Order: sequence, then C-alpha cells, then structure tokens
Amino acid sequence: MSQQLSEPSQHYVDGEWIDGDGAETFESTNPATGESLGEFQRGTDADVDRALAAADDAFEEWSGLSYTDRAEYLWDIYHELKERHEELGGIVSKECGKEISEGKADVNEAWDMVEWAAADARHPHGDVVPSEIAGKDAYMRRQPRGVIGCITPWNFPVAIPFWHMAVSLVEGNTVVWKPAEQTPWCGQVIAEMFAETGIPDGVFNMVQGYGDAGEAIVDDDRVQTVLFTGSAEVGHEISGKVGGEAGKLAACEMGGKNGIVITDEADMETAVHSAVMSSFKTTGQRCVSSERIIVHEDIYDEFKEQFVDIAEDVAVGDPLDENTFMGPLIEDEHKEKVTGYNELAYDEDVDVLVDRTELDESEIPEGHEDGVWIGPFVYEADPDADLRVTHEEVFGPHVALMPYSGDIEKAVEIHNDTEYGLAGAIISENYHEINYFRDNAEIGLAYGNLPCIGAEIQLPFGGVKKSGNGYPSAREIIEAVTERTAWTLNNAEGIQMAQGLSADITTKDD
Ligand code: UN1
Repeated sequence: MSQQLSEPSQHYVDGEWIDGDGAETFESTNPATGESLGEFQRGTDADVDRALAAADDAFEEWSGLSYTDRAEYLWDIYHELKERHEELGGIVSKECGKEISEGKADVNEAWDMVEWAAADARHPHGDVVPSEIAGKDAYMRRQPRGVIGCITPWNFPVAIPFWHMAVSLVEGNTVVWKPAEQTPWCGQVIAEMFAETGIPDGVFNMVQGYGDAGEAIVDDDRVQTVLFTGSAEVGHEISGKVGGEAGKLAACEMGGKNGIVITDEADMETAVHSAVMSSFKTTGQRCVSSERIIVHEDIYDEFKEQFVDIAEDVAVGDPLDENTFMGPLIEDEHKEKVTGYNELAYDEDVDVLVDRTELDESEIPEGHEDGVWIGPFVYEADPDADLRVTHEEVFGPHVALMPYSGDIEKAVEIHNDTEYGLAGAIISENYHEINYFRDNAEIGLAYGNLPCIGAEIQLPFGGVKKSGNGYPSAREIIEAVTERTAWTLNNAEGIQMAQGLSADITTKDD
C-alpha cells in the first residue's frame, strides 16, 4: 500500500469530513528530511464546539448499545491496523522520526490495546460482593461517564490514541480527540479507519490542531473526563484546572527522569544492553527513557568503558533504514532544548564522556541534510550533587552515569532523588537487591534485568510523584472513563439495615 496522504486532510466531526471554521492550516514535516508531508486544517474553538456537540448528542444512543455491539467497531479497526501494519508503521517513522521497527511496534501496540478493549466486552464488568444482610444482593456496576476529551502526544502517534479511545468507546463513552500537531497524518489515518467502520455519527470525532484546540476541549463543561499524555507542564495545568471542577476528572501521564540501578552483582552484558536500549531507543524521546544510570563503583569502570564505546558508535540516521538505531529528534525547537541541556552539563562542570550533539557531516545520510540530527551525550556526575542536568527531564539522548558506593539502600536513595516517578529498572543477580528495589523504588513501572521501556498494554501504565495521576492508559483507563454504581437489592420481606441500624419506625404513640 502506498504512503500517500489522502486528500482532503480535514477534521472528522459528526460522521463527516469538515474543513472547519478557521482558514488557517499547518504542515506536518518529516524530521529526518525537513520535507513537508502535507497540510492540515488548524482547529478552532468553533470546531471543538461542533465536535463536542456531536459527541454529546451521540452519547445516549451509543451508551444504550451492548458492550459487544460497541466492540464490533473496534474489531474492524483491529483487523485494519494489522492489515496496514507496514504502511502505517512507515507513516509513523516518516512523521515522528522513530526508526522503522519502532514505527511498526507503535502500530502493533495500538492493535494490542484495541484487542484488549474489544475482548473486554465479554469479561466481567463489576464485582458481586456479599451483603451483611442475608436477604440482600450487593454489587458494583460500571456506567460510561459521557464525553471523553483525548489529547495525545507525537511520540506514540498511533498507540497512545488507542490507549485513550479504545476502552473509552467500548465502555459506552463518546470521544473528541486532538492528535499532536507534529503527527496529524497519523491522526488522519486513524480517523479514516473509524469512518470506514461505520461507527454511528458523533461517537468518534477528531479535531486537528494545536494547544488552543486542546484547551477548548479541557475547558468545556460537556467533557466529563480529560485524558492527557504529554509534558509535565501541560499535564499539571490540566490537572489543576479540571481538579477545581466538581464531577470532572483528568487522568494525566507525564514525563520522567528515569533511572537504572546497576549493582555490583549485575550481569555486565544485561546491564550495558539495558542501559543502551533505555537511553537511546526513540532517541531518548519516550517518557520512560532513562537519563540516569546509577552504577556501583566496583563495576563502574568496566560499565563505563562498554557504554561509552556503544554511545560513540551507535547508528544515527534515516529512520526508514533498518540499520538505524536512532532517528532524528522531533523538531528544531526540541533540539534547542536538548542542546541547551548538553551545554548546561558543561556549565555545571560534570565530566563529559561522549558529545555527539552535532553529528559529523559524513554520518548524515544523503538527502537528509535538513533533518533534526543529534547523537548521544554522556557524562559522569556525582549522585549527591544538586545538579539541574541530573534532575530535570531532557527528553533526548542525554545520559548521566552516576557511580555510587555502598549498598542497595544507597542506590535506591539516589534513584528516588527526583521529583518524577515514572519508570525504572534494577540490574542485579541478587534477589534481595531486586526485592528491595521492588519495595522501595518510587515508580509506576518497574523492571528487573531489563530496559525500562517497552511496557505491555495489559499492565497499568502510569507514574507517581510529578509523573502522573489517573493512569490514562492501558487497562487502568477504565477507572477514569466509568462511574461505579454500588447497587443493593433486597430479596427479603421487610427492610433490614446494615451496621445494626434500626429499621423500626416509631410513632408518637409508642
Ligand atoms: C511513552 O514513553 O511516551 O513502555 C510511552 C513503553 C511503550 C509506551 C511508552 N509501551 O516504552
């Protein structure tokens, strides 16, 4: 199948492709070449309003369908994602610069999520609990919340939209979705897939655009839950706003300053491999990417030598070339941020071990001179020093090696010394150390003898501390998009109350 953007690239609202109210358009750019991939309508408040009105109208009928009937539309998408795996994986790689195996994995993760959500239509959806009164049945039922607003990032432009939308829809909610402005083409393809399923008008709506369109979704009273995955700055703003509105919910998943603890009982090959994957895959642009490698002093020199060798050599280049390990950064503005942190490392006087901020011209593939290129940046830092570079999220291939002395307690103390708490890993052959890390590391996603990336969708995905609240992803999203009704039914004659509460009604004459 060809990778051509189908025209026209519009918003999808109330079962129709629409131009929208504004005259403004924006471009999607290939970060590996600088070429334009197409033009998209920039959504306005009026477009969001139209989409929300459609979603609101469609809710009653959609929520009245059975779970399995709603899931049928998702099964169509599941098959479509599989059928268009190669094509859509290529579009992901072109639009967000991830190397091709990652582009395809993004699509694979999307169909995993769709499969989970659609199959869940046949699973139990509540709890039957014992009542303390023999004649009563007590149980918990789920109900959809209504209109769900979804705001998704560019780094998983196919998987994360389905994290947000697949469960929401099967549970009986309707959605208004704004894809990231860097990856509107992926948004367009997903909307085409929904349109082809024949899902009832207004159940799924997509408005392309920037943060102002996202804000219009967040601020609207018709939205019952906002699901957001992206930067900590925006996520905290959304949580703050929505938190002040009774009855409205926000589930946000934000960044991290993720660490890997490598103890003196680690297998060296596993340690180096895990650290390289965690730091450089996706050019460090996963919210679970690692920027802090905490290594025991007894094995530090050997680890450093091997890690630095790979960081010097790792293949940066065309994401569509299967030999590439790291593609470009997403955009120039982001490169400025990452470069700024690389410079800050010098200002903070750490020992820089690898600096490939500017690639050698010979490394840049032909036709890719305008790509947003960067290579690994690795430095050695004192874990006890109060440095910005070792505490602030960079979201790039910018990695601190932090040697520690002492036991696992010390390593975990260093690990936890950030405001974030998303993902982390321990590399050790000693199960006591692994268990200590398991019980004390302040993170939502923990790994043993593995990289700290690559979570599967049937697990919860989310962080603690500044990294998140509400798990807007994978299976746990169900909590953010459903209400729970506690239902008690009396099967006995007469009324009996729990907690010893008297059911007698006394009168003046008693
Ligand atoms: C993200 O980092 O922004 O765990 C999402 C992973 C992927 C999802 C990452 N399944 O690496």
